[in-house]
Amino acid sequence: MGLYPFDKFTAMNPSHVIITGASSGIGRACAHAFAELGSNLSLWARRQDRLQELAEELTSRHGITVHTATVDVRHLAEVRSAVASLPAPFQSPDVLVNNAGLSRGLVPLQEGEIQDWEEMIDTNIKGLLYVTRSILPNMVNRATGLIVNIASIAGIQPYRGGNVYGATKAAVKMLSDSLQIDVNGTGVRICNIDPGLVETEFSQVRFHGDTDRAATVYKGYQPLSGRDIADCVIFAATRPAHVSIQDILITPTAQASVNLTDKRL
Ligand code: NDP
Ligand code: 8X3
Repeated sequence: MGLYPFDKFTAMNPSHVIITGASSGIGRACAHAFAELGSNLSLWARRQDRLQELAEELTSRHGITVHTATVDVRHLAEVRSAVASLPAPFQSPDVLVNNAGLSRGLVPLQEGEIQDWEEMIDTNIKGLLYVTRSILPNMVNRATGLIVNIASIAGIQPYRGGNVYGATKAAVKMLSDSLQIDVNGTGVRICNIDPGLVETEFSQVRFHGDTDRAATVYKGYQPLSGRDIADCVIFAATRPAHVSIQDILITPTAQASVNLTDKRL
């Protein structure tokens, strides 16, 4: 018998999972990956039409229960109301994937748009905190649960124009490290993931809808896919209860660091 009530040295099989930012990219890929495991899902984002379409696809393909919530994580009242409306088993999920996030702009700080900064800070830091504060006490009470925070290589290594985005992701990493200490002894696990270049809608959002510019970010090498990140999340989520995957840094093979990617254009 291990220290924690669910510790059986066997793989965990998450039955209820919340994913924020599930309407696109990494979050959507996580939804597919957990659905393949048979996990029931609560999918959060602002674009309800996309969540609905995804929910119908996953339900019919995998026979799981999929709940959706239209939530802007920047607004505490929306987060609280989403949590209050969750079906009971999702109130204390086996896994929470804090994935909702974005970057806006790629200019030196002296030219930065205040509105872009506020959107990144409100979403990537405050939104993640609002969701975590609303769900974590239930995990602590149940003495089990895993929170996966999607940070970024940009939070570890700076690049020109990445300033405020990088700062928000450095904050996520520090929150993950702090949470390791705060939840120690409760049975709850924290996993921080720092992806490098992943081809999603991320750059379209960063460049305010300029799809041509966004496409150039992923040209000349093979970027990561959302699925590559989802595989890391699944690995962390399926370890036995006594195993904590604290940190993962994952890049395309072509990417040595945030400032060096081998592009054969
Ligand atoms: P996408 O733009 O494809 O997906 C972002 C997701 O976040 C969408 O589902 C979007 O949903 C959601 N989202 C954004 N703002 C909010 C909000 N205010 N409230 C609720 N949901 C929101 O990008 P990625 O999949 O790449 O990004 C996912 C995470 O991965 C982000 O945190 C990003 O910083 C991080 N990351 C991405 C990397 C990359 O290279 N792509 C590398 C490292 C980290 P909707 O618009 O419907 O609300
Ligand atoms: C996304 C990776 O390097 O484009 O967080 O900022 S990067």
